[in-house]
Amino acid sequence: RVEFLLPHSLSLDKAGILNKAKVADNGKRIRKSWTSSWTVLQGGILTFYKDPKNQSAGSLKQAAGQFTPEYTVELKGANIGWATKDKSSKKNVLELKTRRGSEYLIQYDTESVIGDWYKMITESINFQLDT
Ligand code: I3S
Repeated sequence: RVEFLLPHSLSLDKAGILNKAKVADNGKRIRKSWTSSWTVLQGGILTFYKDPKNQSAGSLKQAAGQFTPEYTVELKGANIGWATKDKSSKKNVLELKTRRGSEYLIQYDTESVIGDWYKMITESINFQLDT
């Protein structure tokens, strides 16, 4: 299998659409605002891309916005778990806390989808611990 020949940093672990809200930055609470994002897990980094719908009008700008990261999350030393009910009224919400004190809520209605993300992010966090 090809992935064993590639350095881990070059392998794409997972990508897809998720709903996310950043709730803390550098240990400081910030106002929760849910948006959906094209999300990529790769080489110990979770990247949430800007929602092209939130870009100003113009197809070129929107096309460019599709590839502009909104948040880049370093998973080394991070923690992930299911969020408690007081964190959100939505179902299937994960809470991701970074070593630097940023916090994100990550959500998707389909349980199998969010469950796969949970598994992959956990594996990536664990892998980063060994490197
Ligand atoms: O934890 P909160 O404050 O109840 O979160 C809700 C708010 O972020 C709300 O935005 P406004 O403060 O602009 O009304 C969102 O629309 C809600 O989705 C948030 O609650 P949920 O339970 O959906 O995470």
